[in-house]
This record gives sequence, structure tokens and C-alpha cells, in this order.
Amino acid sequence: TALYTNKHILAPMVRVGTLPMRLLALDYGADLVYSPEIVDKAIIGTQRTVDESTGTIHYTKGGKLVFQAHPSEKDRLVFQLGTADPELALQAAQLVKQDVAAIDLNCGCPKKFSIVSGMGAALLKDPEKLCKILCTLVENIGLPVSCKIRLLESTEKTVELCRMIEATGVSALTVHCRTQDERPRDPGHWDQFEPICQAVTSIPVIANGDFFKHEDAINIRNTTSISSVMFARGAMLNPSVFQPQGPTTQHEAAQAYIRKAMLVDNLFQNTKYTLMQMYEDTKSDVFQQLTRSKTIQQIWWV
Ligand code: FMN
Repeated sequence: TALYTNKHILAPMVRVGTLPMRLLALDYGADLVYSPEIVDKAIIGTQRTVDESTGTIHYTKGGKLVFQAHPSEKDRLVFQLGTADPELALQAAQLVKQDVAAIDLNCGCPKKFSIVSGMGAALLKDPEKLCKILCTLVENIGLPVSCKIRLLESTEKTVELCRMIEATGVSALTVHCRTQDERPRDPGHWDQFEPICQAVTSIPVIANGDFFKHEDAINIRNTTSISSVMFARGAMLNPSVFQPQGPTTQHEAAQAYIRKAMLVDNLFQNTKYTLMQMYEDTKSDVFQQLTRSKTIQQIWWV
């Protein structure tokens, strides 16, 4: 559980949380970084190769890059799995085990593709399956296992689920303080963290939802029994949110992001996508130039 105790964490984010963002977050002071969710069947069957010039590890299938990691993040990288099947989950986790510190199970994704396959937030409605997946991983993988959930309709139901998850032997539990139907614009329910912490006492509880400043994380840790705090959009908009001395400008963070992307030879489409998420002002010159860009050289000015 030490891996997850008193930590400031980069949340799992599809497309955004690829290698350059994770390395940058670590540089700025994040203690732990999550991979984007990767579905079991997507990683199963990939080939692992190492790029000697950058040290980057590539997992590819049919010419398509599925997952990229770097030895420098290995002891702080949590691989997040999308799955609805204990055996496939274990196979997928075993495949990447040598390059990561821990495995996390996504039990919060509300997107249709997850729900129809019984993955993500669908697991909240099938706690037996959720716990079977966790138990299978905990018993067989030989790495810490964690789990990320959303709130259920009532505090009692959430607490009951959290206790079941705790009993599987996981090393940590992340709670995104929104229900499955709540969208990012709906305010998170920070008041739900304490009852969960009171019920789950043997493992660290990680708070997630609406943390946009370093001080927010410090405050919640000082006023509740929350152990660690996970940033998603706060880190996407400005990865320097992890700096204890306060953030740099968004522009500086974007420049640093581009440097990291070049260093690890990140796919340009992914670099461009992430930068476009970072800049909220879609009318700005910077955003317009980004939209038109086709190579990294064209945005090197950013
Ligand atoms: N949550 C996951 O568990 N797995 C994901 O792969 C994932 N991808 C996301 C991608 C983006 C671009 C965003 C904005 C969120 C994603 N989330 C994912 C949800 C976040 O991890 C987090 O739970 C949510 O955004 C609330 O945190 P925030 O208020 O700090 O943004």
C-alpha cells in the first residue's frame, strides 16, 4: 500500500495520459502516474519491442501502437485495465507486468462501448464479477492491484461496495466522487469521501474529482482521512499543477509537453490531440495554428 499512500497522482486519461504526459507530470512532482485505460483484448496479442535510441517500450499489434512505456517511469506507473473477464484481465496484466508498478481496474467509465461489454461502470452493478476480477489479479499477478470506482446512488451502497472491494486484498481504492450519470460539469461530491474513509480503514483511499489546484489536494488531506489525491482535467489543462510551489503558465507547460513528446518520438496525432485539450480557448491563435498543424515542427513555436 506504500505505493499509494500520501501521493499526488496523474489520473488515467484515454489519449491524454500517454507517455509524454506521464513523464512530464513526474517531472513536475507527481508521485504516481496512471496509463490510459487499455482494454484486455487490445493489449493481448501485442508484440513488445524496445526502441534503442529513446529507450521507449512499444506494445504494438498489426502495426498499431497500443501502449508505450519507459523504464524511467516503471516504479511509478500504474497500468489501467478495461475488462469484464478475470482470465483475460490476468492475461493482459501478465503481458505488461515487467514494465509497470501496479495494475488498476477501471470500474468507472460510463461510455457506451464500456457498458455494453460489461466493463467500466457496468462493473459497479455486478459487484460479484468486479470482485472476482480483483481477486484473480491479487492472487496471481504479484504486483499491487487497485481499483477506480464512481459513487452509487446512496452513501450506504457506495460504502458497502467499497468494503467488498477492500476485502479482495487490493492495495488501494480510488473514488471518483460522481455517479455514473453525472457529467464533468456536475460538481463532484467531496462530502462522500469521509464516510468511505471511515469504512475502508486497511488501505489508502484516493480522492478524485474536481481537484484543480495543489492546495485543493493539501486541504482535502488535512480535513479528511483521504490518503492521496488524483488529478485528471486539472493535470490535462496544466500538468504543472503537481508543483508544490504553484503552477507555471499553461503555455510553458505546453512547451515542456512538446519537448517530452519529441524526446520519446510520440505519435504526432496524439501530441496534437493532447495539446488541443490543453488549450481551452478555441479562438486563440495558438489553437488555430495547432488545428492546422501536420508535423511537430509546425508547432515547435508553441
Ligand atoms: N477514467 C478512467 O478511469 N480511465 C480512463 O481512461 C479515463 N480517460 C479519461 C480521459 C479524459 C480526457 C478525461 C478528461 C477523463 C478520463 N477519465 C478516465 C476520468 C478521469 O480519470 C477522472 O475520473 C475524471 O475526469 C474526474 O476527475 P477530474 O475532475 O480531476 O477531471
